[in-house]
Amino acid sequence: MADKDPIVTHVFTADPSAHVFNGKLYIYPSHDRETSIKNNDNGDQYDMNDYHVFSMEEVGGPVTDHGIALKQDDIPWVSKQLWAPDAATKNGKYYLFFPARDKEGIFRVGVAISDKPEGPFKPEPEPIKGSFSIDPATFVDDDGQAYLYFGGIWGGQLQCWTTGEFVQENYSIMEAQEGPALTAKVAKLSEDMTALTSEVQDVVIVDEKGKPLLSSDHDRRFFEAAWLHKYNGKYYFSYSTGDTHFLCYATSDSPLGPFAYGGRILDPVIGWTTHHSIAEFKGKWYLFYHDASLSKGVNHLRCVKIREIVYDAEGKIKLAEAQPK
Ligand code: FUB
Repeated sequence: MADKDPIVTHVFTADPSAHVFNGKLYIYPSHDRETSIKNNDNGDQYDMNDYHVFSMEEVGGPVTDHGIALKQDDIPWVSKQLWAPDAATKNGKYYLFFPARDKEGIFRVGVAISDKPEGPFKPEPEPIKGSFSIDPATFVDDDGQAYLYFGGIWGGQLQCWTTGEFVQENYSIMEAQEGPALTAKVAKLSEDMTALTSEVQDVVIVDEKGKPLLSSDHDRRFFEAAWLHKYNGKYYFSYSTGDTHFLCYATSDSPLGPFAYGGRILDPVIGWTTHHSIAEFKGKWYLFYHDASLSKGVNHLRCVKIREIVYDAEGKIKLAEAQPK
């Protein structure tokens, strides 16, 4: 793999969630596919209907495609759009968390279970009660408590949930025009990883004065692509700013926040969306992300890439100078 080459080229892949399970690096991406649906702000062109899982022994080494791990036809509550997934392990089982539209067209988060990291995964018959919107990301802390982060505005419908109920009329507002920005949500997960066991709360991101980021702060506020990782005892919440196309992060002493804005990780890539994960593998830290270079810029036909990251003495994230070969 040369610097910034796609790691997979035989299928289109996006939204990579990376985890190390049993000493191997696993990537759980969206599986983009060709469609005749026109580009729009709803994201209808992101019309994915299954998931593949990929693994590798080394960054830069051969990538194994484990084939279809879960497909839409096998999930009773889903109508369409299997968007960005994530995975977790607990008590010897593996869990694939995924967003999709239910039969009413409302995005929910589902979970599917396997004995193996590569699946196949058996979906629960209903979405996770109390879940909504898109882009689930899980984090299992050192004490075993698991958390589910989620949310995305515009096509991800987060703006429809400001009252706690789904309000279709709020869809076209897209996001609050003033005041604190809409932000990601977080809740604790049950021991069996299939239910939320706490209230869904805001992932608050504050500025240098300790004030929540404003909705007008498009370069820094949350849009979608939540991710949580821990480094040196600190919790790093990272995300996409959506219409300004940055990957940014914020840090906290608690997985529930509030998180202090920390900076940018990645500048805009080719294509509208940017979405990532961060994981440590064999002593190095990596950013897993996508762009649309493989399709020469088609927004919904993306490819996963990897770049090494480093932390400076203050724990700030930087892209490493030397990138994986
Ligand atoms: O892949 C579909 C959507 O595009 C994801 O859910 C968003 O994060 C964006 O990458």
